[in-house]
Amino acid sequence: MAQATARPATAASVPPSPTPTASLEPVTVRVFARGLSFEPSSLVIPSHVPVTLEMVNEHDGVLHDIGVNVVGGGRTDTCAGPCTSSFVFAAHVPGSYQFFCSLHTEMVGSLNVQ
Ligand SMILES: [Cu+2]
Repeated sequence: MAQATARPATAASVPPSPTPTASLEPVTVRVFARGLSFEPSSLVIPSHVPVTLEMVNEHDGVLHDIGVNVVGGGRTDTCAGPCTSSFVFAAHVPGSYQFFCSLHTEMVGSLNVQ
C-alpha cells in the first residue's frame, strides 16, 4: 500500500511503447575530459531514452564534472582525475543543447537531441 520506492529527480520516466521497433534501449555515452576540453565535443542522443552520460576524467589531479542543460537533465559529481563519474537522464524535447563542466566555462560541447 505504501509507495516505498524513492526515485532520484533525474530518473527517466519513459512510458511503455506499444511499438517494439521503437528505439527505447538505454544508451551509454562516454566523454573524456582531457586538459580543459571534452572529447568528443559534440554528441547526438535519441529523445525519450534513458541516457547514461559518463565522464572519464583523464586530467591528473584536476576536478571536472559533466552536465547537460536539457529539461530534466543534471550533472555528475565532481571528481579529480583520474576518475570516472556518470549520471542518467532523458531528454524529451529534440533540439540543440549543451553539455558542460560546471567548474570550467571553456569546457562545453554540443548536445543534439533527435
Ligand atoms: Cu572542468
